[in-house]
Amino acid sequence: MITLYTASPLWGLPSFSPACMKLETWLRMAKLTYKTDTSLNLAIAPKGKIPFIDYQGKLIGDSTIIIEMFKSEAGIDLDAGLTTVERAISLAFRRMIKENIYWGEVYIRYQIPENWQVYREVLLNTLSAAAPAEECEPIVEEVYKIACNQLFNHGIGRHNDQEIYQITTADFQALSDFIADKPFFMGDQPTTLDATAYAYIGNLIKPPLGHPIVDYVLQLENLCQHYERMNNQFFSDLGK
Ligand SMILES: N[C@@H](CCC(=O)N[C@@H](CS)C(=O)NCC(=O)O)C(=O)O
Repeated sequence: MITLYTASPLWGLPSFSPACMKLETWLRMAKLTYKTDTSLNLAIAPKGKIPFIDYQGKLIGDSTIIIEMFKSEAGIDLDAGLTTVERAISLAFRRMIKENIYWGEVYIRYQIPENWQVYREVLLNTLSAAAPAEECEPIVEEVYKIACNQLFNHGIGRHNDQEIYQITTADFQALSDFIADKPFFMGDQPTTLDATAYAYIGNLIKPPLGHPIVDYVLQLENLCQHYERMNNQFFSDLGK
């Protein structure tokens, strides 16, 4: 049995961490059985981040590395039906989502003061399930400092709000233009790109965190419909 170390379901999402939600979706798409651990114990995380898994007694970190591991060790490849060119397109979009859109989402959570007040409470509530309340405040302050440093070091944190809007909405617009009227990004069947897009679209449009980027994506109907389609297909049991 696989143990998936993840952030808990919240706001109607399987996880309030987009990377965790991507991996959990992929596990379901691959019909792999797993249980979850939502204690957020980063001390044992191989890469110091979630998600990670316990698989056959070994801890493995990073959603992409884990998916590649299942491909090479268990022959599970959700992208097997794609041509070489389609695989290249899928990889480019997945990298765009994980290495660029993700930071726009971190910016919205941490650097918009009213959003940070909401998200801070989420982190405090989550941590207080496993640690005494007085220990949680300093941990959350540390998480905040780390996130702000990451934003600056990635580069997006050096831009102003208008520039981050321009960068992030252009990425979502590209996703919208590419999926067009297809049910899934690469055609009729869901692939790894759908797991990735579902997680990062959901973690933008579902949390009660406001920003013009969220408003922009909410009016991209095909992306919102894709979110609902994936939700219905893979997480219809959520909240039941
Ligand atoms: N490339 C990693 C990214 C994971 C990631 O960014 N995880 C975030 C939560 S969504 C995290 O653990 N952040 C804590 C930190 O950076 O210290 C993956 O896909 O697994």
